[in-house]
Parts: sequence; structure tokens; C-alpha cells
Amino acid sequence: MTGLSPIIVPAGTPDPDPPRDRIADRVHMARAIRLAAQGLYTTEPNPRVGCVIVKDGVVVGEGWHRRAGGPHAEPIALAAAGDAARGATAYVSLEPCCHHGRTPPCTDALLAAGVARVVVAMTDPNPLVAGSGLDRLRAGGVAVDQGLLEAEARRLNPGFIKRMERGLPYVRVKLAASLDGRTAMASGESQWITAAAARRDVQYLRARSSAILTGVGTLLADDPSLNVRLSPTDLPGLGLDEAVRQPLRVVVDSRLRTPPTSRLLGLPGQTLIACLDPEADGLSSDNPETHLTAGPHLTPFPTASRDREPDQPISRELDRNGGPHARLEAMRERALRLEAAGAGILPVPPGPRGLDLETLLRYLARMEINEVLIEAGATLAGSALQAGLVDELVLYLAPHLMGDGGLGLFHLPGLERMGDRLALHVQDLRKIGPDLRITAVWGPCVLPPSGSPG
Ligand code: AOF
Ligand code: ZN
Repeated sequence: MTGLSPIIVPAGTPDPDPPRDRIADRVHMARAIRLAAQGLYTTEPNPRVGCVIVKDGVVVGEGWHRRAGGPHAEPIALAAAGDAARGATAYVSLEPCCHHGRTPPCTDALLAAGVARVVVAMTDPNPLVAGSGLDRLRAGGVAVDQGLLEAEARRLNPGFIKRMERGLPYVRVKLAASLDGRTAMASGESQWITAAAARRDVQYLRARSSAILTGVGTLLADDPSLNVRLSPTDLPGLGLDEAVRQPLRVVVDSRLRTPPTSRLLGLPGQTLIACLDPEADGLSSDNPETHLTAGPHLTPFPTASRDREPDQPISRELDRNGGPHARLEAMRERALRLEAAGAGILPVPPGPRGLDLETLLRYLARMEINEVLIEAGATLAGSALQAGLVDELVLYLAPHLMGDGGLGLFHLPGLERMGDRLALHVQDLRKIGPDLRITAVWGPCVLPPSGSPG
């Protein structure tokens, strides 16, 4: 592989006299993890995986998974190794798969190539694999070791792991504020708080995410694009002729107030608007007309445009003075207009504050969304935090003071006493141009820093 900087063996528990082969194992696994990271911007919904094949102390093949549907890391490394794979050791950042997915099982390829030993950093949380890959290798006479640099390997794939283990995506909240924690001036003015370097850094956060989520308040105030504006040369793993993947844009918009002329609807990529489910919201009965739409490309629900005949009488007549049917009909009309503008509409049942964010996130996980970036205002960011749905905060702080009349970072009602505070662990802190970037997670440090490399 070209273009990679030298391997730095991550520091572990000090070992006064580490055997040479154990050091070699760590070096090769570190390399496999580094290779896997080349897929940071391209593999979703698949995990980022790297593989190194070593024979008699010499690296004879390397590979990393680039795209779902494309070859996995192991067959690429095996092809590079050729006959040298016989009797060799394969270092893989994730347990080799043993199932037929879009590609055949990697365990079969490793066995057929005569690999003698396989070292994996972590087992595959995919229930279709989950240890069976290692079992199959052992049954085929291969020596198997697991757990080497496991924490480092897990950091590669927080979204894939959480989706497989808990049916939820990994959620990052990104916010930009002044040093005194304000996201807008008292006048409401908010652009731009951070400088160009921090705004570019956010582009890398977007590029690694499967979805970007915002609220209708931010959308109405800023008309944001929520797209990735980097070029293929900015992102490792992308060929010059390849398009940069646009994450799914998700707008939390209970009453469908998103204007069909919103900028994000005109951009490449898909937009999903999550609204309050009119049925669950008590607006409606068993009337099939109450189904809104999810857009032809998202299709989890029957679409209004397909269900309804053009001149079918509508319930507006029943309820002229703004009662539930009129409101429902107004929602339907807005849904149809937004759908015509290219959006998918997803009805979500109500939660403690507005629509139920956990249900929405579970739905996104079913769509194979691994990492979600929330770029929203204090209300949505606060709701997501208080619902326990946020895994990581990425906070950009500009060296300004905006005054105590400005808006704060999170709307967190009910925190009154010191004991109510939400405790964070700062995992990474660095200067990006003139601004600071703080990456924080809950509790002890287990998660990776995000954002652009360096
Ligand atoms: C590996 N090596 O490089 C990757 C693995 O549809 P498929 O065939 O691409 O299979 C996807 C699943 O395979 C994915 O959910 C995960 O369990 C595993 N990914 N496994 O041995 C790889 N990318
Ligand atoms: Zn595989």
C-alpha cells in the first residue's frame, strides 16, 4: 500500500520482556487496523476491515475492504500473497465471515489457501458470523488467536458494532459555539461562529457518517445543505473518478413544516423527513387515508400518492374548522408536495418530546445506517442527549465571547442540582485553525476521536 505513514505500534500494558513474536503480532495487527481505516469513507454499511498475511516474518499480502458488494479484506490479501499464503499467518482486524452475503465466506478462502494461523482483533458482531467464523477455521485445523488490539479495532467501527449489537446507530452530536458556550447572538445571528478550518473538519465528520440529522428549526433558520463538499482526492479510499457518497439527510419535522423549496431537497443524495405519525398522534382513525408516505426509494410504508385516487373525496369536508381531519389533510398535502420535491416521508410515533427519536434511530438502523451525525439546535440536541441516544459530542469552540443573551448549546430541562449534571469524559482535544475541537463521550474513555485525520 502506498500513501500510508509509518506504523506506530499502539502502547499497551508495559511488558518488561516481550517475546519477539508477540511484538511482531502487534505490529502486523496494527498494520491491519491501519489498512482497515482506509475504508473509513467507503465501506458503509459494511465494517472497515484490514488484513495482513505474513510468512516467515515477511509480509506477503495485504488488503482492506473498500466497498459493500466488493471483495472483503482477506481475499484481496490472499490474492496478493498467492502461493506464499500456504502455512502463513493472517492478521485480520475483524473475524473472517463464514456466510454467503454479497460475497462468499472468507473462512473458505483462508482454508483453501492453506493459511496455518489466523489472528483476529475482535469477533464479528454480525449475528450471521458471531464466533462461527473462528469455529470453522479451528475445525479446519487452523490455529486461531483473538483479542489482539481489540479496543483499537472496535474504534474503527462504532456504528457497525452498535447497530449489530443493539439495533441502533452510533450517534455523534456536532455543535459549534463561542468559548462562553453560545451558538447564536441574542439577535439570532449565528453564521459563522467557527473559522474555515473547523467547518472543513465537519466535512470529514459528515463524510464518514451514513446519515446527517437535523431539526426543522435549524432548517427553517439556516436552510442548510447538510452535504459533503469534499472532492474524491480529499478522502482516502476514493478513486479520482468516483463520486463522493452523500449521507442520507434526515429532518425531524413533526408537522411537515419543511418548505419544498429547501436547499437540501435540490442536492444530490436522499432526504428523509420524519414527521409525527398522524395515527399514533391521535389525529386519525382506521382510515387508510391517514398513511403518509415514505417516498418511493425508501418505501417502508404505503405511499399516499399511490393509495389515493386523484379525485377521491377527502375528509376536509368533515372537518372544515381545523379539527383533526383538516389537520391530517393538511399534513397529507404537505407530504405529497415534499414527496414531489424528492423527499421521503417517514411517520414516527410520538415520544416524550415531539416524535420518538429512538424509534426513528431504530428505523435508521434497519436501513443499515451505521453512524449518524446530529447537526441541530439546542432543542433536538438536548432531546437526543436526555433520551440517552447520543454516544459522542464533537464540540467546536471559537475563541469569542458572545454574551449571555445568546442561545446555549443544549436545552436540558430538569437539571437543577450538582447531582443532576451529565458527566462527560474528554477523549480528544485539539486546535483546529483558531478554534478548539473537543470530543467527549460518556464515562470512561472507550471511543475514538473523529473528524479529519491529523
Ligand atoms: C470479513 N472481511 O472485509 C468484511 C467483513 O455482504 P457481504 O458479503 O459483503 O458481507 C458483509 C458482512 O461481512 C458484514 O456485515 C460483516 O459481518 C462481514 N464483513 N467480513 O471477513 C471483510 N467487510
Ligand atoms: Zn468476509
